[in-house]
Amino acid sequence: MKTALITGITGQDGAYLAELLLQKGYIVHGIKRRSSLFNTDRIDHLYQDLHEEKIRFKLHYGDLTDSTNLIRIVQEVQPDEIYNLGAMSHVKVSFDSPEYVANVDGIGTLRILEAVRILGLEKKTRVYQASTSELYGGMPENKNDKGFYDENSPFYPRSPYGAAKIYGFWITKNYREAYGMFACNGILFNHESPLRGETFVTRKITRAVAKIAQGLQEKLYLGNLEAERDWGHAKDYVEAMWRILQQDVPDDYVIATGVTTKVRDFVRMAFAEVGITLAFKGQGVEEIAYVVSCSNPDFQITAGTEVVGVDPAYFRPTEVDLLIGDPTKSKTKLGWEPKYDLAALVKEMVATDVEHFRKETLLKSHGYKIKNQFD
Ligand code: NDP
Ligand code: GDR
Repeated sequence: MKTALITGITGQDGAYLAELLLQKGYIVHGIKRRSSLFNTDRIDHLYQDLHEEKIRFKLHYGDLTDSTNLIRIVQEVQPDEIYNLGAMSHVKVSFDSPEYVANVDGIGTLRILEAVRILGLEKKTRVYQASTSELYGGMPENKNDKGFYDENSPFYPRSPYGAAKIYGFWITKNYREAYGMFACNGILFNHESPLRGETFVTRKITRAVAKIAQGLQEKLYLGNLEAERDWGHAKDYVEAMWRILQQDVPDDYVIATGVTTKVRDFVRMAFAEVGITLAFKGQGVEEIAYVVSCSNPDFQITAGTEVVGVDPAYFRPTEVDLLIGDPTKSKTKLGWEPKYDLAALVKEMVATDVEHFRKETLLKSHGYKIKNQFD
């Protein structure tokens, strides 16, 4: 029975990965941060009572900024595999907290690798580092001949997040080469799910669609509608993480779908899921989307209603305009293939949020106040 340690287990990917590893028979340990409110919503269904025998799921308090804590946990757990998913993962927020993101996302990766080395576990413990397509920065001249970013494309990060993650990428590669560690980078393109953080653009859109359709929100404000992303499903992507650590030789892999879509088209697809057809007019900060028709009798929304606007507050000081990944290496070497396409992803996300806000509507109709959570 293998033992895994997951940093960032309370996040989107941590939750799906923990579920996958438990299904595969692993003992799963996770690091969670102390917070003033419960922060384990995504993994509560995996909880096992510590008083029972032979539990296979255990959480430890910790933080990627605290090396002594990381060394102690790695010593106690003696993991076969570490998945370093913990990070301040929001690109826009990284412009507000650049030093913090460097500490957690950059030096935090070093702390994990050093913990393994200090404890003499280089030959036992395999390390997966959550690297990102943000490393490429969307520079058009750096795409390969086929028009994609692949494992050989040069990096050009465009945010404090990208700059911190590039350190994480290189220090992982360096520890592999310097100390013979089985340390690998998964260069993952954007992946989403119903568990996606509410302030990333896909989830912000699907939540707003569910609320607008049910009369709980009037309008959705977004930033750059022209940005293009290669969006996959997190469930597929955690499978790739696991496969990366099961190879005979450690290596780095791009995980992507090979299809890119504009934010504007994601908006269009998400509204279409609830039967609302949109039209867009205007340009830049003047752009709006309004309802052309609504075919779903459950939702009372009149033609002509403006439902999407642009707020420059969501623009980034430096933007990554377009990302598209080449998954050839992961398909051939890992045998990895995504099961979801974008249409299936949007369908699942919208359906989950509609159901969630249906419950909120019921509460509202009984006089309960609904929380305001926007970004
Ligand atoms: P989330 O933001 O959903 O989760 C991040 C996790 O990191 C949370 O568990 C969070 O804890 C934890 N964390 C944050 N700060 C610290 C810290 N100082 N010490 C310890 N843990 C911390 O991210 P995702 O699940 O989407 O992504 C997982 C990883 O993959 C991240 O490293 C991200 O940068 C990277 N990545 C993500 C992609 C994506 O599209 N999702 C694409 C490419 C890379 P808490 O719950 O307490 O906030
Ligand atoms: P990204 O994801 O920056 O690619 O990082 P995000 O969903 O935040 O943005 C995607 C694109 O949408 C544009 N956008 C908006 N973004 C947000 N968050 N809010 C808005 O209102 C909005 N309007 C338009 C953005 O400008 C951008 O172009 C994600 C994170 O998961 C990282 O941790 C990960 O490394 C990368 O994906 C790959």
